[in-house]
Amino acid sequence: MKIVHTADWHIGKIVNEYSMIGEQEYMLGQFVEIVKEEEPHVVIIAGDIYDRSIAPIEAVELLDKTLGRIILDFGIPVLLISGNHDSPERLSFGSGILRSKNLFIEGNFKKDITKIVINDDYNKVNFYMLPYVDPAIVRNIYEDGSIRTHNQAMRAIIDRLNGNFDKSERNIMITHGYARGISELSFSDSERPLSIGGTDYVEIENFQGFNYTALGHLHRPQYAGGKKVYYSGSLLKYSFSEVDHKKSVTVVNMDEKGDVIIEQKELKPKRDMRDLEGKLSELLDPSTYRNIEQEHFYRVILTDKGELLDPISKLKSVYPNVLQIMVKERIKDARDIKTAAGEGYKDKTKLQLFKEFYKSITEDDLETENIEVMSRIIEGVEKKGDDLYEAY
Ligand SMILES: [Mn+2]
Repeated sequence: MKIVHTADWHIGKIVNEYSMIGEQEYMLGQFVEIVKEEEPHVVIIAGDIYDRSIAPIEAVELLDKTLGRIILDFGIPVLLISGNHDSPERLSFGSGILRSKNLFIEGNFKKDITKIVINDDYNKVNFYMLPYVDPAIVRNIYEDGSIRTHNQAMRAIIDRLNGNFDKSERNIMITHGYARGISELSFSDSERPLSIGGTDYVEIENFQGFNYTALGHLHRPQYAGGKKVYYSGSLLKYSFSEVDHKKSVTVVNMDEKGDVIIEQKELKPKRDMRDLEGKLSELLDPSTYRNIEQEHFYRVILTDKGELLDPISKLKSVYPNVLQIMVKERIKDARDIKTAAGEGYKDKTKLQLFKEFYKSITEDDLETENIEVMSRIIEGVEKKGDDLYEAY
């Protein structure tokens, strides 16, 4: 069985006010070519198809065109699930009808996980489609008040599935979220947190019964511990924390026994996301920029001291796709400023930061009741963030 595994397309994403749709179209064109060449039995897209719950028109059109090529032109089935950025209901539109055309969409979490069976030359392979789901939804659907965390939800889901699971067959899990094993995961700024209390991990032991687990959510391609649980990574770099990433598509070859070999096929963007550092005058000097590919997306780190007059316009006249500028001196200054958040504030959750802030002002700990209120507010803002951005 040959599988092409991808995830986190985030179609329609805007990075620093720049729409990535043109880049996404270019990249998905490359993706389609890889699928054509590889001729897999199936393509898996493990969530975050769109970047927001209400996807822009161009995003819907691009997905339609891409899936049409794979399913109608090449006759390859596609299995796709929703991620935390997708609207489960909107993504599910027509899913019952589309199944007959080999497009399997799982938007909403269901009490019994949908199993899709696909045959290869040896035998059948079972694909379990588990879209991203909040623990509260699992708690309600399973009527189990003890489910509070993502890991508890996953354990309950797997326990229920085990009653209907044949270990002698080959089984693949498709899901979206943080899976934690022994190895350290690599995070990016473009991944939206799943919860605010730090209880968003699922342990990879949950997946040990599967021959392969196709994950979405983390944007760097990586193993989540073990050799059978893998993040294919995002389609493109979506933040400057990803400048050193190499984006790829995962090709999974599974043998008769269910053992897998994973290969990465690199995706090369039209315009890359890169850092550029130097003094403004140097960067604007032809002897510098003649040797630099000017069309890429740059975060410019200026090393000048003192004030600069409208550096962004000057830089854009040479590097048209500058997305961000920073001044190195000020970055250093900012690090020296002592905030209430103290050391390592970047690793703290928003709730932790708020608790520390509250304590620094009132000298009291935040009460449980208020923690809950604050949690709801942060969660609401995280989820509605894109829509708010739209509205304002
Ligand atoms: Mn995600």
